[in-house]
Amino acid sequence: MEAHYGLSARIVEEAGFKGIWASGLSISAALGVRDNNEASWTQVLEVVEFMADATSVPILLDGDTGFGNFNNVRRLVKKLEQRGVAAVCIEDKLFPKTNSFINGERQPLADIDEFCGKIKAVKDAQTDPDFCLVARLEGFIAGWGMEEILRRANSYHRAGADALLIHSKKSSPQEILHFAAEWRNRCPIVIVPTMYYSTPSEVFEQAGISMAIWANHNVRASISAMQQTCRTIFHERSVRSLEDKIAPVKEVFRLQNAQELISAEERYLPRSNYSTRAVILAASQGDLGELTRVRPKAMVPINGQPLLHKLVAQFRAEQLRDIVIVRGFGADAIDIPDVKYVDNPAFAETYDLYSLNQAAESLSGNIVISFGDILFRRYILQNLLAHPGEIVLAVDAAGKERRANDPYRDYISASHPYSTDYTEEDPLLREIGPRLDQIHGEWIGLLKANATGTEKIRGALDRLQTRPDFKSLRCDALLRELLAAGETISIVYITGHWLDVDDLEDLSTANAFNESRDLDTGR
Ligand code: SPV
Ligand code: MG
Repeated sequence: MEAHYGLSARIVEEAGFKGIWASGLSISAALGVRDNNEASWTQVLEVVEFMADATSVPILLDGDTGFGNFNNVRRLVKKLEQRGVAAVCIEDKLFPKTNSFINGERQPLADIDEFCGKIKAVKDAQTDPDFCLVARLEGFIAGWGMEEILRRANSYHRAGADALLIHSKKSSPQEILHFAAEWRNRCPIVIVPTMYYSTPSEVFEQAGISMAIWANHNVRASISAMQQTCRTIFHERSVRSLEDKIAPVKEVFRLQNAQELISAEERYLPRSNYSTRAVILAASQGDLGELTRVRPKAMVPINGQPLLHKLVAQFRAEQLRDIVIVRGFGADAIDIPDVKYVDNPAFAETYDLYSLNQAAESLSGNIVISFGDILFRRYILQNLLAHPGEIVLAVDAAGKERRANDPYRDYISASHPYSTDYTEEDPLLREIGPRLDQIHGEWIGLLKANATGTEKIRGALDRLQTRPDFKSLRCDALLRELLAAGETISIVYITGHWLDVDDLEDLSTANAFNESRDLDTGR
């Protein structure tokens, strides 16, 4: 089946054809020039290279008369082999050629010996034993009789042609059937039933013909489709009546295999955070006296700006654009533009895991989950985002005051304590909770997960939801559930440089904290 550039070649293969005819007529027509070698051989080569890249079935290139003499055609073969083109067809006419259906009888045939020399040059030039040469007989087109054509067929066959293409411009297949009968399959016969198209293919099969080339039907089909489309849009000044008759843009992407690039980008491009969503848990009222009487603690001003505004700005600074905030107490007081809100109506009798579950629909792909009452220096989020782990926690290893038995502290123990020995393996979470025998640090309430990690988090949430005490669970229970399921949770150690706001003392520390400056202002 004919194709004339990469897209058409892919369509041919998808339809099920076992091979592709890279038609000289169609390629030149698609390029807007005549089938008279107006497109140079390297321009044709370029097109056929795109076709080969887009497909896996064999391509037979219409090599016209070989674009010159034996020397030009053997260079062509070398270049075709390099591009994975399976075969070339050369015809016994003179360069520059003219299409067989334009004044065929005026077209002189090549000298037999000269043409046989070209055939030999092709066979000597090929390095792939499977590369095929089809020698095309233009005798009937030029008005010669069977005797001359058989003489040429024999010579071309003896010179090494793998197959013969016998061409005819008659509306009946008589000539080619006659030739097939005379030839008796000394080598395979190829035909181009453009003019005798009404003959059923069974007739060709019965005559022992090996291959029929539908030589120009894709370029002709696209001409009709493009003409119709252009006329409609021009006259109607709209695409409304057309839209459902043409391939959707999505189909273009599919044929280009756009999906493959998306997956490759995931693998090879430096991780971009555009596709990472932040889920901020800001439902709790907090206990900062008058400051949290009507507004949640996430909205308490720090240096004149609500904490949550600063937190959102920190995420935006790392290109996280998709931000989901779970609100609860004082929801109306949270007024950040261009974020998505999810509400936890049961905020008064639930904890942060219940809030996270309200945002379950947002838990897909790369995510960062953050408590709504924390601030941290910029590098902490950057390091977390750059970590390749599935689920990664930011853990403060600094030796700060540890309040024993504080039920809201997320102490952790890890596979390794904090160390400045960077040759050590990455530390992994072993345990998390308020009471641990061995404490290596404290989770700051910032977690990141890639798509796989996020799926695991959702799975753990689903399991925990069935527990009767789900409403009283905090995020540490989620992490314990993941550990119990055997999942790996990585740790990025930090030493200070963050804060959370639990009480008024925290608040005064917070007022001295500058998340963007290089200060050591841990709690
Ligand atoms: C082509 O498709 O370019 C051919 C076949 O050579 S024909 O147009 O019939 O000559
Ligand atoms: Mg041609």
